[in-house]
Amino acid sequence: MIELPEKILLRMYYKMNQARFFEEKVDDLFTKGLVHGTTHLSIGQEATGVASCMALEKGDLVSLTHRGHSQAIGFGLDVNLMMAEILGKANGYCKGKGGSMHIADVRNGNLGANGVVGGGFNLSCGAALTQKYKKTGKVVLCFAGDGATNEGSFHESLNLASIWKLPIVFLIENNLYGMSTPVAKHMNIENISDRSASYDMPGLTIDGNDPLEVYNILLKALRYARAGRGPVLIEAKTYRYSGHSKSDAQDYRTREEVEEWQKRDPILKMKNYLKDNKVFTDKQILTMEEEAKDSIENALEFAMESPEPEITAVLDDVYA
Ligand SMILES: Cc1ncc(C[n+]2csc(CCOP(=O)(O)OP(=O)(O)O)c2C)c(N)n1
Ligand SMILES: [Mg+2]
Repeated sequence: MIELPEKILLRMYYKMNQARFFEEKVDDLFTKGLVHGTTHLSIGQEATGVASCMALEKGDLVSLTHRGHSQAIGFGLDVNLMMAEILGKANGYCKGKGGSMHIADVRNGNLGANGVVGGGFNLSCGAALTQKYKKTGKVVLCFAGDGATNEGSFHESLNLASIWKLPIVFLIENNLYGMSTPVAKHMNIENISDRSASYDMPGLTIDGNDPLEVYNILLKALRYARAGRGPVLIEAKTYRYSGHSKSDAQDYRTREEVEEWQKRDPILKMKNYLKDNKVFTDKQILTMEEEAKDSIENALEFAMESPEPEITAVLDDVYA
């Protein structure tokens, strides 16, 4: 285990809390009818979303999933602009037209969250080919879910990334379900990382609820890809506590199963690590939590006060 500097631990803990509070707030806003369309929460998956991004270097790129809030916050997106986007405001990341599933900031390396399951694989190959061609030394971190690895695009992209030795790390957040279908019913292998063998690339299965493990493994994988050695496939086993989206009766799992995973909560795990190793005092930990919570209250205030898009802008930036 690599010893991490305090600065990184602080950022990691703060952002994981920020992601949790952000999504709890979005959940609340949805209940109040303020979020249009649907939204997919990643509460419980903050380690894979946030700790992975902490291992990135400036200028690296990411491709996010439909369950992308934690990933976006981990990558450093502004929670004010994210909240404005979700509330459909003119100053949101996509001028309020994308919403939760399409938070993009291409200029700064976020290729976007994606409503198309498996849509990020091909985009990531293209972006990684650009990095290789231009010799930028940058890497693409491509997020995807377990279900997405059954899409043709997963296999096409891993094949291309492998033969072209593209600088990509594929990070599969295996939260044990694709909508209501458990992994055991949608594939006949236990570890998705086994699929790397078909494409002659390193493949690893890790504990996706352990932020420090996620960070350390990602650091190594990104170094490998950055050195021009080709792509890496990482499967992080994790769990979402909320339903798939906002219309999910959750008949496919038991309350006990959810509670079992809550005992392995990634934020709680990190908090215990910070306490046990006396990295921060209880007071410092509480301050980080309070500051994270305040940042989300401020984001909500910012979004609520933000202007609605002008009716005349309804057809701007619309391609299809
Ligand atoms: C190409 C495509 N097929 C189907 C859907 C409908 N859909 C949305 S999310 C989802 C499940 C994805 O499961 P997984 O990849 O495991 O991600 P998770 O939702 O668990 O994060 C499906 C089938 C879609 N959005 N796009
Ligand atoms: Mg899944």
